Amino acid sequence: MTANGPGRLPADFDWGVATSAYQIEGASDADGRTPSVWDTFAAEPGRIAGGDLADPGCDHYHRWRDDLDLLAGLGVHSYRFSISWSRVIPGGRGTGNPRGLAFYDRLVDALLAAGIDPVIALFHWDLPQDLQDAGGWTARDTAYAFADYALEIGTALADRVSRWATMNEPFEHFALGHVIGLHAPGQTLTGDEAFSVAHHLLLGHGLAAQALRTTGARQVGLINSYAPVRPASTDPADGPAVSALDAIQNRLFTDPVLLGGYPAGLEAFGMDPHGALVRPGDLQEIATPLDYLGVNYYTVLGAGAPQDGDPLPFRLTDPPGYEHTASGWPVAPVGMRDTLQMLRERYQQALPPLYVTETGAAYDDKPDAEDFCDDTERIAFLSAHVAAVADAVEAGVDVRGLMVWSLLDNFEWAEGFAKRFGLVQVNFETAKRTPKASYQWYRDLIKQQSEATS
Ligand code: GBH
Repeated sequence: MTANGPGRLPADFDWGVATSAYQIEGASDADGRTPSVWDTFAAEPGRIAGGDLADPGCDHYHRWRDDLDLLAGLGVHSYRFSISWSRVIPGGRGTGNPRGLAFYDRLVDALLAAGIDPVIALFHWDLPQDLQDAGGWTARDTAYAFADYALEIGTALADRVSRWATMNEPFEHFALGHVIGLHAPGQTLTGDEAFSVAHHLLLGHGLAAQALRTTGARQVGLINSYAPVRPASTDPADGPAVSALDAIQNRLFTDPVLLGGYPAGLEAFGMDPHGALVRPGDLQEIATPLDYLGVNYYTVLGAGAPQDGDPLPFRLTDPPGYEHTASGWPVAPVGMRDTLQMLRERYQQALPPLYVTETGAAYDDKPDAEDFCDDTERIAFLSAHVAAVADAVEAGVDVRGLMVWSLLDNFEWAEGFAKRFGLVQVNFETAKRTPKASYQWYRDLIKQQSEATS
């Protein structure tokens, strides 16, 4: 038996794949959908590599039956997708749009008919533009609008959907979208304004989790991104930089949810968790008990002491000794195990069961036959990361499943279509789908792992 061979994970381990609405759907103005912040952002010159636009892209809105066949062929137990808020509630507030909702309703029924559990994320970064115009996540009202949206979707689908996530990676949306400005809505906020985005995302999460529960939703969770932080050097001056990056990347969106309080160290970012933004009762809403925590893991980060003029209390560095994916991210499977163990050690009894809700890699796939892509690097990446999850499980961490990012090559945010994460290759001229070697590898792995210990 090889290190990542069959039998290291339990037979009921939940194998899946994940996508998100804006990255695959296209059809940006079909059936009453209104723009999201990503439609606005992507239309601004220079924001997206190559000037790529997400529509039509994979055109999943019209080709979802093909994608369902691909999921069924893969043999996944579950499929995570997200809902486009402005498709189901145009403008983000008020009356639902039956035509938008019908799309997800059909998808859920078809997944169930194929024996695949639907896992829904309500928010994967595509805030309705009308809500952005009213202040976006800097406005407390947005958290309440989000809870109303959760109630609407839960009411429509909770009878058939077993697992929910309120949000995907609020940290990345906060940091990339509101501090660094590389993602929509393209803001570069600091201090209290930046903190208001984090706090209102967290409040929205808590309120939405409660709203979902009132609709009978079964498993309710939150999906966060995590990355172990390695010091840039042996210089002790790097220590505070490591702590600062760890506090914001790994704790800001987890401590309030699991422990009911903000982590230490936010002052270094000019953020004050004891100010008036945090109203009495907010932290209780945010700490609504969860059924699971979703873990997205891609890489480790390096941090060194900031240099003069650096706006943040750390400088991102490339940790030495790793190969890199086409995104330039270090390939560090050991960081997967470290992340899962870190969560168990840090949160102990407060930690709910874990699911790895994303791992994957972009590579410069070179189709060697006319269309078939022999993506051996992606197979090696995934295989090593599955083995690292098995290591964590064997060390006693309660991890229930794993999802690969992503089913399809898709719109990789500011990188456009250039960075491909799919198990299935997509030709963005024709929208033709062709399974890669990694698709066949994952199909075989799911089959073997499910049979080996059953
Ligand atoms: C996820 O975000 C998203 O949920 C998904 O939508 C996206 O398509 C997918 O991953 C792939 O990107 O090594 O210093 O350059 C991932 C967030 C932020 C994780 C950047 C890796 C690398 C920082 N990523 N991070 S660095």
